[in-house]
Amino acid sequence: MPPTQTAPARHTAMPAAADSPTGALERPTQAGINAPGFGSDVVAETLRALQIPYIALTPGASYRGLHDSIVNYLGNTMPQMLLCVHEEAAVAIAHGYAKVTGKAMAAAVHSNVGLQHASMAVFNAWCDRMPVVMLGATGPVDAVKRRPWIDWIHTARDQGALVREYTKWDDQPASPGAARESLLRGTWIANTAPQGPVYINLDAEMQEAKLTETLPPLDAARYTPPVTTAAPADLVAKAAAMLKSAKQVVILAGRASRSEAAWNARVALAEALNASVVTDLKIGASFPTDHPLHAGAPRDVTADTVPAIRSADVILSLDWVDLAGALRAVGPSPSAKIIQVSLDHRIHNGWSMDYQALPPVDLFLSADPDLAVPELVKAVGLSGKPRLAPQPRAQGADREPEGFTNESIAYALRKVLGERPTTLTHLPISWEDRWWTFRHPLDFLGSDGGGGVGGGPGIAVGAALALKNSGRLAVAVCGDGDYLMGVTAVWTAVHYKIPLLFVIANNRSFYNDELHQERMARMRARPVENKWIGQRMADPEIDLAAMGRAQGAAGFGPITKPADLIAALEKAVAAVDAGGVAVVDVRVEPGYTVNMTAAMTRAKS
Ligand SMILES: Cc1ncc(C[n+]2csc(CCOP(=O)(O)OP(=O)(O)O)c2C)c(N)n1
Ligand SMILES: [Mg+2]
Repeated sequence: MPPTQTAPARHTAMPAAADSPTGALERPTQAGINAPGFGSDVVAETLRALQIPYIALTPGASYRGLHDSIVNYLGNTMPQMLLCVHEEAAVAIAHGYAKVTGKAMAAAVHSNVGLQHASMAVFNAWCDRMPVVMLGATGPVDAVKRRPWIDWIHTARDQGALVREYTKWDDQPASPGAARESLLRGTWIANTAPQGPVYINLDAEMQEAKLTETLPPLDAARYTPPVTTAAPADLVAKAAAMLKSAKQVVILAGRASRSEAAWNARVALAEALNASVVTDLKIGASFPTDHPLHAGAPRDVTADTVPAIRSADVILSLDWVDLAGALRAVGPSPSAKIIQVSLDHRIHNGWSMDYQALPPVDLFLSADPDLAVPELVKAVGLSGKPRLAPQPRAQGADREPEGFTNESIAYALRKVLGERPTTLTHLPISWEDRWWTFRHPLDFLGSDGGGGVGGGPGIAVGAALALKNSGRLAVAVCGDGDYLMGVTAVWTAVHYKIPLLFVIANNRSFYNDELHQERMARMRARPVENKWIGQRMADPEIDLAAMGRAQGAAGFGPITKPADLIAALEKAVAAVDAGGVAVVDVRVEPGYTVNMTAAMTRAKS
């Protein structure tokens, strides 16, 4: 994958269904034999011209025209429909797909109500800076064409307002020609850094009306030109001079693409500068965590991140998600100089504060870090020293953990998977950096972005779709709350034969909020022992494996003791290797790690 956004290639021929990992499924009869005749045929054709491979959707009458065009005009290929049981899953799947590929696929949601269901997933994708082309519908906008009642409740003025504050752009085109342009523009904007979701709302009447004119042929590439996001050469030279003259550099390796070349460039830069590198579990893997220069993640108890940052005289942030927050928490030397490389300011708006606090910066490179880093390597000069060998895992890290916690899950997964190429598509809230080694940009895809619980399962399914046939095993470790809120994404994975292992860290609780209740009780001198009330999902405990089985997955558990976990995971992995989806319900003890608890209770209030 290239580190920059390239425009989708020009569409040349009707893609063969068999070329796609899911292409043999849901083949329509006698499809693709009609000439384009309706507004929605133009929309469908444009999706194909943009080479959008999939459209995850939950159906609805507002876009019945487009639905028909994808099935009967395009033959359900490029894009192929991925049916979802909930709109939140549809958008989360597109989000997860983008986390692997760096490119937008489409999602379609019905009128105002489908968009309302989808909105949290849109917010997650927005905060995660991941591209999604979301199609919706409304109307007929022309009131005299509406059916009584239903068309009226499902028509809203300015429907895009529901998600405008956390999408990069939205539109409601009034004709097929305008819809075509809207799709070109929207896909281009979504895929251009900083990436994000866009929303295009299609009038039902426009979709269903007969075409009155034939549109000229479309060359999508000319309307989606690559956007240069490289750093200006003079600023690269300035940054290189600051870095070279520093005594100790710290690199905060933040948001990054899944490109191996960009990964290698970060390693080369760190080695050339002998810089300590800090990573972040909020975003996908950005640096090998067994590299001698890796100082750890801020939450990691064994890490040396705080002393590393405090002793640095130059801090290089490569689009760190919360630079000001990190600096405030750690308190670097007041004389330390800060270089920020980021494009994020381009999409900050007045509604969402996900831009975080304003960081002090001595040199700002408004650039894609993946493009700036290779230039910095050139300007600094390669270290000339032999590559540093990976560090062995911290002593004792492979000892079986005590109790039955999320660490037990990490330990058992390591035992079962060994050196097998694995992608952690999702992790639960309480997870320590040192439990898993990342050696490749696809080893870990980061969090849900917006802290919207319930995003995990859908994101994992979309990621697993993109990883199908890659030789990598897709593994999602989800909290029980996260799994329960997004559980219907399992069906989509099973139905479309997307291999995926779900391991549920089932503490039978929205435990994060137990910690908050504990905090309130302590602050107010009230009984801490009541913290579980309104949080625990017990009596009855929910059978999460059965919820997987009910949707066609292989279900394992409840696993109640460490001794049974490895055997269950082995069976689950075998089910995934056979092309299936497996769900392992692991009944871990309620409780968070010491670091996680400390991170959550740090504020003084
Ligand atoms: C949509 C949504 N609802 C509620 C919350 C508040 N919240 C944050 S973490 C959390 C608990 C999640 O439970 P689970 O996934 O089981 O993780 P655990 O805390 O138990 O490890 C909740 C309810 C949220 N972030 N998002
Ligand atoms: Mg839980």
